[in-house]
Amino acid sequence: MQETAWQVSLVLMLMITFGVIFVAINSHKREEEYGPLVKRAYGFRTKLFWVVALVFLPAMIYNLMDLPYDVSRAATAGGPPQVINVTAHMWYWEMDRDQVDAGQPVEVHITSADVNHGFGIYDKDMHLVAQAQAMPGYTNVIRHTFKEEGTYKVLCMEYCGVAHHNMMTEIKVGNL
Ligand SMILES: [Cu+2]
Repeated sequence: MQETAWQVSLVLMLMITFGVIFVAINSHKREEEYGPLVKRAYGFRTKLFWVVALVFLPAMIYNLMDLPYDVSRAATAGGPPQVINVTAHMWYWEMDRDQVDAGQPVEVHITSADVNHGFGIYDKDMHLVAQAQAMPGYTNVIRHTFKEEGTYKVLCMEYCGVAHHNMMTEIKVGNL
């Protein structure tokens, strides 16, 4: 049995060896045959590289322009921030002011008196402008400069009980 296994192995090893030698001997011929094809493939690859580079590089730079989020720049640009202190309750928002000027930085200091809530600011088209979690024992800060005047809606973004959907208020931006 062992003898047979050895003979079979020997035959297989010899076949592989001849196979390798055959490929090695014929490899230069293949190169000639495939030459034009390889050239075309390389040409296509180069074109593809430039298309990808030209499309994605500007997109990547554009996307990274806001990074790193420079807190100090946001806080100092355009003068001292207008601070809004917010305390979330089940189920209402307590804010010490609800009017700010456009074009001036705003700092919203957010905490909660009971459970976790989510403080989300929406523009007139109900697009989310900025958000932070309202947590008991912590104060989270949103730094944002409103570019457009108008009335912004504040909605709770984290389910906090039966009247969660009623947790709405407004921030008026501009000289209203
Ligand atoms: Cu809620």
